Amino acid sequence: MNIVVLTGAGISAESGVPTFRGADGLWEGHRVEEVATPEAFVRDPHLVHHFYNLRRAKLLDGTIHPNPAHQALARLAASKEHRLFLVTQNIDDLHERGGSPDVLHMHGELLKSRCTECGAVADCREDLGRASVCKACGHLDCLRPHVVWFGEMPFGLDEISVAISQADLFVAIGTSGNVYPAAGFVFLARQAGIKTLEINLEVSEGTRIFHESRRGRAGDLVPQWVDELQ
Ligand code: BJW
Repeated sequence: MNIVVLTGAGISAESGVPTFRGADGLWEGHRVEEVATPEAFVRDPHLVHHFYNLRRAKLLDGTIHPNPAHQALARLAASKEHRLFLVTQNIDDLHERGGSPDVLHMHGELLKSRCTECGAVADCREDLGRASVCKACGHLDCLRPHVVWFGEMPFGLDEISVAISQADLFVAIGTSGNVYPAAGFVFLARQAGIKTLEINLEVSEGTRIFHESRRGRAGDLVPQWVDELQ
């Protein structure tokens, strides 16, 4: 079976990465929409760098680990019976650390920087700031997190729509269905006539569109679902 899985912040919640829109989804009193825009970065680069520096440092401090949901998807990717196309909205690297070999990060990656002068993308495990220098072109004050903010084009959209059009099953895990175009993938899947499944702790914006919704923690339900497929 060809399976497309879309993951969101909920899959990393049990690993200790906060979601965006949950009860603890505020960051120092800011909503994500206030810091995750190109306009916010121009207006207050220090604030936006600080937001990502804290999240990067947390991801690397040794307390955050992949959970059974990440590991189950890696098991599915290794299965000989199924072909998995894994796309995540998350910028953490927990799918990779959990063993998934191919992950499309449609909203970018926290452990990469991008140069606004020359476009070079580089590994980044330390704080970024206005004093950061691009190693590729030597410019000062030109590095930004390699992430997709509101109003910017997510990565890999053509590849994702081809994968959905060729799939037998679309599964969304731990995403609230608030942010497009990811929230629209279930509509693409329905148009393609394929089965759709949601795994989420709560009712999401898209729940009624899915053929089936399973309610509970990803760390419990994703391994169960992968076991059913084997
Ligand atoms: C658990 C769990 C557990 C918890 N187990 N589950 C009007 C209509 C339609 C679109 C627009 C509109 N106005 C503007 C737009 C476009 C805009 C948009 O969607 N805005 C909305 C606010 C309306 N989108 C964009 O701008 C995008 N670009 C774009 O549209 O380009 C133009 C284009 C045109 C045509 C075609 C295609 C494109 C870009 C969006 C970029 C989003 N960026 C962010 C930040 C990334 C960097 C960072 O991390 O800081 O991405 S915002 C933030 O939200 C982040 C996430 O990836 C994204 C989605 O959040 P997610 O993953 O769903 O998390 P939560 O917190 O919302 O939900 C968690 C879920 O988990 C909950 O449901 C819980 O129940 C569940 N859960 N614990 C299972 N243990």
